[in-house]
Amino acid sequence: SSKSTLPYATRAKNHLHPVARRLFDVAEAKKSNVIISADMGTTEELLKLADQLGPYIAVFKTHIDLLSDLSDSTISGLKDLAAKHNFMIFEDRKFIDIGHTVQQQYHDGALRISEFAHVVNASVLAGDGIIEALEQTMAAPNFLYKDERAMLILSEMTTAGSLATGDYTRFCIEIAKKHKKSVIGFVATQALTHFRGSEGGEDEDFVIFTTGVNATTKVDSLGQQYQTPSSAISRGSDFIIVGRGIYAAPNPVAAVKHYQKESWDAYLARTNQ
Ligand code: S5P
Repeated sequence: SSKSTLPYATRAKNHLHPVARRLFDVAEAKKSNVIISADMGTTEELLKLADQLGPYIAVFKTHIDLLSDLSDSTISGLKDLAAKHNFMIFEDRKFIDIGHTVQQQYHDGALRISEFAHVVNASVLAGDGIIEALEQTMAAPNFLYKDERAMLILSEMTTAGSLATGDYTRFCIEIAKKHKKSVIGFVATQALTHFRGSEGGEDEDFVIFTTGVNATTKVDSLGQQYQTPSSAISRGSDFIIVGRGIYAAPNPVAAVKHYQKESWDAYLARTNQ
């Protein structure tokens, strides 16, 4: 989990997990380390945003349960646009229940997350059984998307007063180290190198996805706290996640291009390119 000074291309070559390799390949091919947090309420808005912003993003993040009209065409539309624009999909479901329940929530169920999401995230409040449960589903012999699915551990949160700090975050790192077959990294505000002992062997390369990113705003009215794209990347984030900063801007395409340039430039600086 060290703050990586290696280019995405090198990390793509070396990573043990095919999903992480693909993430880095997409970033390099599109010169983008931006993830749009597409917190839309209807399929039409969601797919329109995916088509408009698709060329400029590496990953499209969904909260699929926000959609009032989720249907087959939502899922197939998303998959088509992911192929058209070469982006990956991250369902921000934040699994947190017992193993048996999360397997059902992940695979099948109303939301059909395993069908469309290359990446999902989980909280380890209940211990590492949740990771083992999801890993079991991802690795099942009859699972259709084997080697195309992975997860991140939600190891910090951006809200004021978050309890996901210190020993909790350290515990997340320990669990990730034990589950490299399915865990490729963290949702965190920074690289997690300040945790002593978090530096792994040469084969260890956790990917950091960072939420709470906004170029112009510091907070919202409900406890959200922001840092800028260049702050996030210079502190070790590999992919910035931006919601309202892009989709609520007067011109979302102009906004995504701005975030893409700022965070790509920060990445080039961090990796001395
Ligand atoms: O700590 C976190 C973790 C997440 S995944 N803080 C967050 O804000 N998120 C998610 O990122 C949140 O659920 C929302 O979808 C997005 C932030 O949206 P924004 O509009 O504030 O950029």
